Formats: sequence, structure tokens, C-alpha cells
Amino acid sequence: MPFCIHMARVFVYGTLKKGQPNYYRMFESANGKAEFLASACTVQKYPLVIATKYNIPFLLNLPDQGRRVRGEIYKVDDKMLKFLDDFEGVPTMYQRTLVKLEVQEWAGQTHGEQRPAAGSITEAFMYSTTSYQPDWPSLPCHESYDSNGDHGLQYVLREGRD
Ligand code: PCA
Repeated sequence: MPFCIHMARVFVYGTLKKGQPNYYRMFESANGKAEFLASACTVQKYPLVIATKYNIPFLLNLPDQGRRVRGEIYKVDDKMLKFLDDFEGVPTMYQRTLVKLEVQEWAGQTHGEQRPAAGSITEAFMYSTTSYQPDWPSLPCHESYDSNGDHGLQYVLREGRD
């Protein structure tokens, strides 16, 4: 296969989700390719908190604390994976790790294979962090991130930061 393009799966739970402030970055062709596969939630609980003066969502790598987190699985090419690693400040700000997910609704093409059923378990990369401040684990935990949620902590776009 001379033109085998490697694809990976990424679970996004924060500003990269549909309708959130960085979603468009996954669909800028200069960054690579992304395709929506499924809505899903983490099998384990994690604290998803909003922190720093820029109101950035962070999933803390503290399994069994917090709540099961809802998000979206995308299929991405190597170029997009590299873009996302760079954009998310891997490995200092976030680390990219594999996570177990429960499929809620599969929308992606299945290429002759069986469509994963709701409730089935799959795996994808996600951007979580072990580099958090001591008070972050006691911040309110979210189940489904929305920059405009009633927490009032709207995400500060990079262009607007000082
Ligand atoms: N972007 C990544 C991690 C947190 C964020 O804002 C995401 O949406 O999954």
C-alpha cells in the first residue's frame, strides 16, 4: 500500500467539540483532516474542571474522581494529530493518553464492518493533564463542557489573552 495514510482516534471533551470555540481548527485543511465518528462518554470518572484566568477546560488525570465526561470521537490523520499535540501544549500543558470510552451514538462510516452499538466500549486518545495546581481537584466538576454554560466562565480566546 504505497499511499497508506495513518489515522488515529481522538476523544475531545472541551473547546474542540462541535459548537465550542476551537472546533473550527479541526476543519482548517492546513491543519490536516478530521472526521466525526461518534458521541461518547468516558467509562471512568474524571474531574473536568475550568481553570486559569483564561477559563480553560482541563480533564485531570485522576480516574474515579469527578464524573463520567461526555465528548466526541474524531478520526484524524497524522498531520492533524501533530497539530493538536502542538495546539494543546503536549507534553507540558496536557498529555495525550489512551482512554476507554462508551459509545453513545456512532455516526461515522464503517467500511463494511459492523457499526459499533450504543453502549459498546472503544478506545481513543485524549488530552488530559497531570500538570495541575493543588486547588484544581476541588473545583466544580463538569459532565459536559460548554464555554457558555451557566458556570459563567467563558473561554478566553488566545487572541484575547494578555
Ligand atoms: N481542548 C481539548 C482538551 C481541552 C480543550 O479545550 C479538547 O477539547 O478535548
